[in-house]
Amino acid sequence: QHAPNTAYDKQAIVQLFEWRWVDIAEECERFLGPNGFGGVQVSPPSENMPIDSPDVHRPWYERYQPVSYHLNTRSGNDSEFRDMVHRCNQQGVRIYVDLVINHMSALGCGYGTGGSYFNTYSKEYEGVPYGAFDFNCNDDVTQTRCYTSDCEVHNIDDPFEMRNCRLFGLLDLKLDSEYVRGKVVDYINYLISIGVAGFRVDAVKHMWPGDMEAIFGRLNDLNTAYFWPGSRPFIVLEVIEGWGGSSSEYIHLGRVTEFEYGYHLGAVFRKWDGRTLSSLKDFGEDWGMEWDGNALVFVDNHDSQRSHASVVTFRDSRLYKMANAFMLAFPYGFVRLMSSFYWDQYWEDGKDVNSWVGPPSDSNWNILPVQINGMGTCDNGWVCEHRWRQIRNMVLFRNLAAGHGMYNWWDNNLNQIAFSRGDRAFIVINNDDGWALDETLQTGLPQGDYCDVISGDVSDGGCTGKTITVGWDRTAHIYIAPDEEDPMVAIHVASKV
Ligand code: LAG
Ligand code: CA
Repeated sequence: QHAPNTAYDKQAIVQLFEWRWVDIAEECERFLGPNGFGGVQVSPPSENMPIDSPDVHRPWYERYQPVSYHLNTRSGNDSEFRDMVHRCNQQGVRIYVDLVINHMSALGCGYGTGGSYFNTYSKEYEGVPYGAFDFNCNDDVTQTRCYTSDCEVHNIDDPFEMRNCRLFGLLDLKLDSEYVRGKVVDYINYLISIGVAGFRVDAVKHMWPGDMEAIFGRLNDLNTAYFWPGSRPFIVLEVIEGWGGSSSEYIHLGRVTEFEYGYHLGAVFRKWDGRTLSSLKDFGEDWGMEWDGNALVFVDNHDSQRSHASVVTFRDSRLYKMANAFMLAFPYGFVRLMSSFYWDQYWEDGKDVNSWVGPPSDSNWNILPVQINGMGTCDNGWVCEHRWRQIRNMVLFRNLAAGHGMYNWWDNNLNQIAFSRGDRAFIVINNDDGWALDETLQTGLPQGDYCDVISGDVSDGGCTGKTITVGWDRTAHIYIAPDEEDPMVAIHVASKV
């Protein structure tokens, strides 16, 4: 459950946050397959509570408030979801589902995005169905598992409260009940039967490891129309370290989201507190992070891009491209890229009061299609970081470098670094402000002319960017001015011209 089940051992996936299924299917065919992307993490496909109050209209976070397991959301319906999974698999691009199984919605009643009736005051969700006894905090004292007066988690250091009480007022499911487990397992096995490759599991610290073991142990093997017989679903557990609970309790079940990775990387590229790129030489386990094979790494995700000051995002585009290039070049963890929608921030008392804003939508709150413009980037409010050349081309770099360790590390003790991945690929980054990088460096690569895939692309055997000449002794002279748009150079065995 730690192996991502990618086709051809591809090394990176992308979170297409809030995209419609029809757009993802197209993206697999026209972009992700051809560019070596291993898969897509999709937003939760389970029917959710539509949130529309005077202040908050259809926020992205309503997707984290399920009301049934029918595949019917603003991203699309069941048949669109199935079509997407099939078409992406045909391109060798896997689909990973964001699983919300810790809880259902917060207080409210009405109809979900798929038309299922729910009433949280009586704790009924007809689309599943769930009723009052299926939840942890219950008026009936013989049934309850949570003893706080308002059913909320207050003391995060108390594992019982953390797992049995409500997070943000979301009705907490009794995952030790045979009935609830059955409903959850049926939902997941249905997704597996469609052909998904794995899951990102939401709110893991709010669930007991034993309940998750029982649930994951009942999952079917992946669909043999697309996967080898006996393949087990890839599991990524959303664990934010240091906030009531630890990833060590869950690591046997799958990989964990290594949030520290993006926090540190952002701080290093921002040069906070005198930090320098040269310190990244031993990035990974030596920094107190998970073992390589247990880590899912990312520069930002939909939560950290809204909440964490050191994290770099599309708004810091120059640093963002550098941090992503480093992540994709560096041999640690399984990589997830982020692909966002744009929203206008509005800062009050150091907080963005618009952080709830949902995906681009029309006047009826239907999510807008992702439009691709003539430059191959996105319009209609979609940022599509994954399509930025500097990030897109580094995906192939990582695929080609897989299995080859880091060699030929060089740094200037400050913010200029270079390293190769065996004899397959080589990268140089200059994040120093005042001065150029002007060095002859060991690339590890065989003699020849190589196209720098940061400044351009290989096209018709030529190069639209810089050409780097590697000599008989495998060294190359590299010059990177400090004020370059992208102060980096990356070459690999498939960029030889
Ligand atoms: C996650 N990971 O473990 C998600 O990545 C994170 O985005 C989810 O919270 C969280 N777990 C629960 O699934 C998101 C928003 C919250 C939002 C919640 C439920 O970050 O802000 O809560 O989804 O939609 C919102 C309000 C709360 C309110 C609650 C219920 O912010 O103030 O109490 O809704 O109305
Ligand atoms: Ca729980």
